Amino acid sequence: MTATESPTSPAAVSGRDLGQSQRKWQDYFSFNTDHKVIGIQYLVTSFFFFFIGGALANVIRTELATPDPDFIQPELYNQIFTLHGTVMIFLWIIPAGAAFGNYLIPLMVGAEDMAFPRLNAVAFWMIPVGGTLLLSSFLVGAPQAGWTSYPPLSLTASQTGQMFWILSVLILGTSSILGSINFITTILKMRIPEMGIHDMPLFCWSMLAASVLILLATPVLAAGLILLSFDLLLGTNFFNPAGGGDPIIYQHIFWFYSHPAVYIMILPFFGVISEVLPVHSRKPIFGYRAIAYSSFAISFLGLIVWAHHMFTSGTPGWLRMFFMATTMIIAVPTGVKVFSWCATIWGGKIELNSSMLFGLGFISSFLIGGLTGVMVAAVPFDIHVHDTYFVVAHLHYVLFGGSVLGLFAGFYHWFPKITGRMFNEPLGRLHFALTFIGLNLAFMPMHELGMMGMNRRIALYDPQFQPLNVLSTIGSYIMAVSMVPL
Ligand code: HEM
Ligand SMILES: [Cu+2]
Repeated sequence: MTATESPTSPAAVSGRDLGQSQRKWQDYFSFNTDHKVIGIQYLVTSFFFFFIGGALANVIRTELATPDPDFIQPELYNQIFTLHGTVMIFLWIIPAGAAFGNYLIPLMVGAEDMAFPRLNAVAFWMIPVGGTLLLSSFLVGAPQAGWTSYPPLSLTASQTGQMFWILSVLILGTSSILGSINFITTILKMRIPEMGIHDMPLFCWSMLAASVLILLATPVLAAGLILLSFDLLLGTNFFNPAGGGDPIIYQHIFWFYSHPAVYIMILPFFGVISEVLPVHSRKPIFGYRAIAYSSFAISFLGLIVWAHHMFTSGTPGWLRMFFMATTMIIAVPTGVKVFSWCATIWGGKIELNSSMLFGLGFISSFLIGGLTGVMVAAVPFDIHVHDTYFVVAHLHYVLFGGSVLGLFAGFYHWFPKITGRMFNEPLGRLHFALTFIGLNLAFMPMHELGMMGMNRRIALYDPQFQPLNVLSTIGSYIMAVSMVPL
């Protein structure tokens, strides 16, 4: 760090921006505490992992183009879908949300920087550390138990790799806890005095709601993973049924974090969409308070629905009814947002630029993911499609059709402001067209495959499933090609 970039330099103290041109490339590889540098560090790092996660996805899809495990062996297949899921969640979507938060929140609330700039830099640097550790598990035999790492499988398959997985998720989880403390403090305490909580941009509301969830839920996952590592390393039997432990407890702990995690992954992009749509339809946002408060309704409800992932785990009937009802109620605050977004663009002067196209793509595909979510919330339906490709279709419509499209809407929206350069609009639109076609081609057939009974997490399948799998694989190749115009 040189004198000009130090946090106590005149430019930093006065809150004036150094400007992109005055920053050197070395700043991005150093322990820099400037929130804009950190925002870009997060964004570039998460894109790096997106390309890795996407490459792994294409290996999965190539294997599934034929019914036999001829491209890769089943063991490697297990490792690849485990790392694909883990990379996409912990190294792409969650850090990408933090990227927007870091860059935008201080600017939006009028703060010089984040509340704790050094902590912010620590939180960022844990991402490359955790990511490297996770990927290096390939050298020792990568974990095979899926991104959920359920025992007893996680205690028996690829134990060293599983330990790498646990450590890396602990590091990434700690990073996100540290980040959330910074977001909450900055939003609540660093706003310019004139800005009341109801004057904040909606992106700040959604980051606040997501950060509260991170703070409440992530430590619980950490506790569960530490117990799992005791079972692995020390021979304890918290979750090991062979020694009298209870693997169902692990599922409760895991989903107590990981259901809220889906909101941790989508709320920031709800915020992005609420910023992007009004600008490109030249109308003020419809229902500011409804959108703001519904984020908190989603956060609260998100904490009491976790066992909808455990309808087939022997959960008693009355408890399943509770989790079914609470899950379905989440459709209400979510619907409030979708209706408000539609009302915002209704009758507006819509510009179909790259950002807006991704925004409209977000609304339509997130809607599909939300509706299939209500379907799998229904116990009788879920029992039928649990662990099938229907669930894989559902989760990708939410995570890809929702979070990722929302992310790109924000990416194109703020790219000129962040870099000081304009991107090539036609290429941006081509990126959207390829993504949107590829996305639907890859994931729509998976609904049908799931209903037909094709299991997830398998490298070989019944030949009757092949035609739809070929379509899906072509879709995933189209998405790979969409990276070229990007
Ligand atoms: C190029 C786009 C993508 C393709 C083609 C793709 C494909 C797949 C496929 C086929 C599976 C199922 C593997 C199996 O069960 O055997 C899968 C699992 C999964 N994917 Fe993706 N995916 C993509 C992008 C994403 C993104 C962007 C995310 C998250 C942000 C994501 C998160 C997950 C998760 C969490 C799983 C579950 C892993 C597990 O079962 O442990 N994927 N993906
Ligand atoms: Cu859930």
